[in-house]
Amino acid sequence: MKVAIVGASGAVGQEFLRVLEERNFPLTELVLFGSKRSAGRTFPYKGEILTVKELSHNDDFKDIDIALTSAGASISKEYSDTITKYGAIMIDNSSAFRMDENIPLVVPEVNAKDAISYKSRIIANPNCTTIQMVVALKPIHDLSPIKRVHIATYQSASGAGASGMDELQAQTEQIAKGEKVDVNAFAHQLAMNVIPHIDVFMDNDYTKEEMKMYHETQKIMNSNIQVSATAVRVPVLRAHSEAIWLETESPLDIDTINKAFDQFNGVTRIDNPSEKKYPMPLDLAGTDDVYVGRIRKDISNENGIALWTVADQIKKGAALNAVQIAEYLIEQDFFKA
Ligand code: 11C
Repeated sequence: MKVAIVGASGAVGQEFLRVLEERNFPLTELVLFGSKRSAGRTFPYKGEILTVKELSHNDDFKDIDIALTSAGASISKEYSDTITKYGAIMIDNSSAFRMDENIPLVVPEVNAKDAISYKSRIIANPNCTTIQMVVALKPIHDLSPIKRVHIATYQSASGAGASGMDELQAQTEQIAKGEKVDVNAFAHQLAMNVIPHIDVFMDNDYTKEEMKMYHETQKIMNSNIQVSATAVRVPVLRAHSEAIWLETESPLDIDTINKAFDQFNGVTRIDNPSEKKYPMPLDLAGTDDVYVGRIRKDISNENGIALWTVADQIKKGAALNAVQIAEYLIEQDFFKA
């Protein structure tokens, strides 16, 4: 496999490098691409030093089998033909193609088998908050279809990339020193605060981030499941959390749900409140799974379940999910077709 990373210097691009190395991904060559500004930067991969090439419309993707792209929606749209024209499969972390009906939107544990076909030249990676939620919903949905989900997210600074993490760290230091706080990456100061505003506001008064959760969840789960989200930025460096309330068609007991979680690949249950054990972003940043806890019957609804999830936004919410899609394609002998 010859693999390219587009957007190699960004937070997700850097995570692609780490995840490919960590999982010993079967590649023979790795090529890094970036903007004019990033071109020439060097990054290590398995003891080798790789230099970022400037992304252009040249024939650089001629020998590439898989391109992992995370350079924003406009770059993905502009370069998708250049990347795929010689047969490379583009696994795209941006929002550019997610809702295109001809392009699969994939979380491997949830829908790879149903969504991906040999015709797919572009495969979209969902938004991080959607990935984490659908992994937690799927084992329950398989027991009894989920009709409705209410969700409040607690999204870390990493969702805004390296600049978001840098700003939270800088603000924390500025506050400790009694200095004026600089605000650029978020709508307001994030340190010592929470901000109920991620991405732009839409005509229906939800934000784009919240509407991504609505539309993407329906597409991935192939269901008209109703999702009402409030997306909130919190002063956490890395790993998003979500409080989820869901309603199933028939009532489910907690033991059955716990068993389903324990058997589901990609979910780890941490749920022992009497010992103060539940998922927390501080403990779980850098890990692979979606962690679930605080699983309980919703006292306001016979068919309702409440739970809490945590997952690393840059890993399972972005780079790892894309690499798992690539692994799925290899497992299915997709490249021999
Ligand atoms: C955030 N979820 O936490 C966003 C970042 O559509 O891929 C990812 C946006 C996207 O700010």
